[in-house]
Amino acid sequence: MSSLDKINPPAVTKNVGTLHPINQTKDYLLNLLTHLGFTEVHGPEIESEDFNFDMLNIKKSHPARQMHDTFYVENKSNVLRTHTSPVQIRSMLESKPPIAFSSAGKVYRKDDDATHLPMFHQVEGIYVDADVNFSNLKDLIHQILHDLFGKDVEIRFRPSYFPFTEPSAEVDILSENGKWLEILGCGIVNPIVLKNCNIDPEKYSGLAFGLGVERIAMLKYGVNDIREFYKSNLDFLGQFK
Ligand code: 2NL
Repeated sequence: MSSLDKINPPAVTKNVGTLHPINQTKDYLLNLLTHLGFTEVHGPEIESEDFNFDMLNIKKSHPARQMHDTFYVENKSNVLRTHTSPVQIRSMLESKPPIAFSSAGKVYRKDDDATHLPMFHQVEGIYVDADVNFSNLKDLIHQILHDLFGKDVEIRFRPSYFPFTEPSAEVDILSENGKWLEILGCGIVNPIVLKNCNIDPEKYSGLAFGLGVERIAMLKYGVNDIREFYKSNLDFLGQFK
């Protein structure tokens, strides 16, 4: 001990806390997309029905639009966004292809159980250019999943349906116990959606994908109940340093 230490003792190290695991996972995904050439765009959490549904080819009769699935606010023509896609719609309206946008943030649905919450986080990407095709989509998804789960991960594309993509696919990875786990949804942007954004579908095509951040975090960290992330339990949260 030097004589200085008596006058000026070493500072006490304080527990300064960490980013929430969901924000860590969200930032990781956004950073990955930035490296792949996507530009991050932002938008409001309270959306018009027009941007949240109509522009995305989600018809008035679609079940997702019903009161028991979507939070309606104010005079009922606004909603809490149910996905981050309206952010990309707004950004496409303000630009011309080629574009590659990523969007991330809170989204809201009337769900509440061990694997669903009324608020969760989504990360989406959209790329529109001349001649974008399903091979480009598969290649991009492989790059993302190889980064997240390693080069040896088994990946499966399964046909699916979204009103805003055609064709659409859900992507599964093979877990250690031999079960296929759904990890994201994706597809070729529906030409109707391009047209809605003043993009000529004869000249341009696009790919898009969306993933649930909580779902990725649950798989990466082996968390079985999504509600663990939102109990503000510092013993739980402190594990994600
Ligand atoms: C899912 C599926 C998806 C998209 C999101 C998208 C956005 C625009 C146009 C077309 Cl502006 N598509 N996004 C496409 C396919 C799937 O998300 O399960 N997310 C949690």
